[in-house]
Amino acid sequence: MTHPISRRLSIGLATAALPLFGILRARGDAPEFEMKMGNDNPMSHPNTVRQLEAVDRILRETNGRVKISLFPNNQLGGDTDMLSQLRSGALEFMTLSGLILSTYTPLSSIYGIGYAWPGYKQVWAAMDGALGAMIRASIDKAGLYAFEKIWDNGFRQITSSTHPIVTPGDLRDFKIRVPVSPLWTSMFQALGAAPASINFSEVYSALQTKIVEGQENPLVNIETAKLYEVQKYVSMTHHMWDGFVMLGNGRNWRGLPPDVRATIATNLNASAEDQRADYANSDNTFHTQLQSQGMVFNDPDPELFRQVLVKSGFYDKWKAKYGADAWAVLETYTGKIGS
Ligand code: X2X
Repeated sequence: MTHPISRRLSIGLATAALPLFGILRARGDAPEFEMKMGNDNPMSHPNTVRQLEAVDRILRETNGRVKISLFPNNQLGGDTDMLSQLRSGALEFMTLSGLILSTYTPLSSIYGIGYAWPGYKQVWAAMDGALGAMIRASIDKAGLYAFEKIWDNGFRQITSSTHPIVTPGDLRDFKIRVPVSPLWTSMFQALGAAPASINFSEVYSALQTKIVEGQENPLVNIETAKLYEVQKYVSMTHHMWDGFVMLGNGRNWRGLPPDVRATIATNLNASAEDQRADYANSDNTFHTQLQSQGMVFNDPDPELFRQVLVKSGFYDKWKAKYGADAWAVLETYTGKIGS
């Protein structure tokens, strides 16, 4: 037990030192704020690389006052586990697909509607514009904090161990892993497949043990998670676009001093821009690389798949769920969807 006098002494010293805090921080001082960040991406993935750079800069720019430790590759659990930790405050930051987050904030999946986007130009105009603002507001309302710049999770392609997906008929009863999200399940059901909701942390083993035949992801995820070891075919369906929302636990975020919040936000938003640049035009490189690793590519006609979604009532159903107003904001950027 500390002697009462020495305890008083140390309290006195701490109080006396307080006004100088931040000015006289010595190298090796314990950080004032220690926080954790989680993601579902391997070490070599642009998310991990850019998030490590961001937390490094944050540590340096705050002179060691703010230390965020990154736990990549589902080290803290799968996405749905990390989301629970984020909500409870056990985890301070994570990147998560808005589609997975939609189990909690329904509007955050709206950008993932199948075949909505002509290309990246429209995606970033929307996500940095009114559509992104609307989604972030719904996340804030639910008690989480969404950083302004969303990170890219690419246009998605279907892989398979059994047969290439050339026409919608090839998806009939196809056992495909989809992330844990009602929109993903609904879309692949509408396409006639048999989707199974599985966290990314379990995808490799689910494919390896043939619990599912296929999965869908952008090429960068197929490469960095080594899915080429357990999949043969890549069908370039470009069926939807996804992004990672950089999320913070709301209570923790609001409790941080404004200068700390500003440094964290500036750096995370800047690294999101760097990560977007990593993705831009990376498909060509990964196409070549995956081919050399034994994968066989084909280019299906997207219109055939889109027509199935139209006929199945997929677009009408989701327009009704999000509401006409939110749908109109989406269509401001994408043009008319679903006819
Ligand atoms: O789970 C996936 O497939 C991934 C990595 O793309 C997402 O985080 C949505």
